[in-house]
Amino acid sequence: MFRPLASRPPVIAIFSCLFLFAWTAPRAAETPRPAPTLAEQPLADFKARRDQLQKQLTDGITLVPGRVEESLGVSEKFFQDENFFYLTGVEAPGAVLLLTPTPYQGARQILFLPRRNPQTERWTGPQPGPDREAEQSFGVDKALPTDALAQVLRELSATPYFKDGCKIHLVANPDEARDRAVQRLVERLRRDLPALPIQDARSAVSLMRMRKTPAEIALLKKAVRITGEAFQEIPKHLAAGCYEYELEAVVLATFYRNGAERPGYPCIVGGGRNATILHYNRNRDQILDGDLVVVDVGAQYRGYTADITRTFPANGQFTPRQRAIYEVALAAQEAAVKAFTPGKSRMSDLTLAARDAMRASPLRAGKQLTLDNFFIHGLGHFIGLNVHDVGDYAQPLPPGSVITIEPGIYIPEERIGIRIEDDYLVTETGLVKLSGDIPSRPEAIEQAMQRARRSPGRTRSAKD
Ligand SMILES: [Mn+2]
Repeated sequence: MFRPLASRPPVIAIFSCLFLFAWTAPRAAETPRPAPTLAEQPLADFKARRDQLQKQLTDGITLVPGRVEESLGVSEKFFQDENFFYLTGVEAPGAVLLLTPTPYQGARQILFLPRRNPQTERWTGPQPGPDREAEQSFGVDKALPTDALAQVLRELSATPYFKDGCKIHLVANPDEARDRAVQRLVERLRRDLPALPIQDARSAVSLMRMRKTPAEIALLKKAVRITGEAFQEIPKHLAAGCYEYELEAVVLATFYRNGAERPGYPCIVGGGRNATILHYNRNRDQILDGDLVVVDVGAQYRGYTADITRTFPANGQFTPRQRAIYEVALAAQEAAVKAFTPGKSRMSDLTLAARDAMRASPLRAGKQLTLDNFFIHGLGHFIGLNVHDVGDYAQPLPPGSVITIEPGIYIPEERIGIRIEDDYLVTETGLVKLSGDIPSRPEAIEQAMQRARRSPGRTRSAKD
């Protein structure tokens, strides 16, 4: 019979500990444990962002309010505030991050989480609570209950550090609160700490968000890949007589089937004249023979959103006029890409190049106007946690930023709306097209339509 381990002579226990150590140490060295991740990003990245922000905002404390869950999931799915997510990776509602230059109980990065509530959790599922486990999984110095925030702020403001010139840096707009939670927080700060001015610190975070980490770039690539899957499905379902919403359904199904959490913005599926309406997203109309169909969609994966547009001929073939104008839009995109000079080009430089290319075309529309007159929106924007991501357009496009280049030509009188939009990573040496696998040459789009038409597995709705 075995003796219980506890009653063994101590010398054997020590010996077996050493033996175990000697046995496991080399194995552990061979297979290092993977670095902890949060929302498919290294935990260390979130910490590095907090450190960086803390280094920049030294003259006071920084508060980052997360979103609250208002309706127990009835009116909408809960999604976290982008800046809060960027700095914490925390997807739970009702949380607040505090960064303090003078430590509170030894902590400089404190995450406030609502106390766990079994009643609410019956409705919306288990949430992390303010405990040691949260400190570890979110990599913060300390996790405290949100109802302790007021007390912590009072204690901090009584320390010698808080003398003249100290501020509260709020990563939210204090004057135009995003929601009730921010409004309540601002009211409380003004009441409890009237001596401390509240300053909007969002721009500091915006500049950080502009440059993506390798993990963020990988997530954007994944969002682009999922969006590409949706574009592969479009030719199988598009035909004269179908409805815009049928294509939207195909896009959404493909997004969800591939693990996207939602479209990063409302899907735009516009046929005919609707193709000339920039943010058309009613998607209710029938698509007619000879129409062009603009499909502008982007999957959101782990918070990061792609933004891609293709224009399809409903019947599988561009008319000569449609194709000629399509070629001009494509040439404008190519001109913008070619004009890019690393470290120098701003978005406005690329816009000029695209406009010049349109103006150089001999084609005319309306009252004999050059086609640049029918390009009525910006050439592109940053993408990231938001489809129109934050960043500074006045400076040269920095390496690590991800942008769209999306020339469009819209001539409502001719029922012609064309937009071609791709996503590009800005690097030290040039632009890398992330959506290059999604065909955009007109002949490639026609071929895809014809291939889909021939394939016996082609799906059409009951109306076929
Ligand atoms: Mn866009």
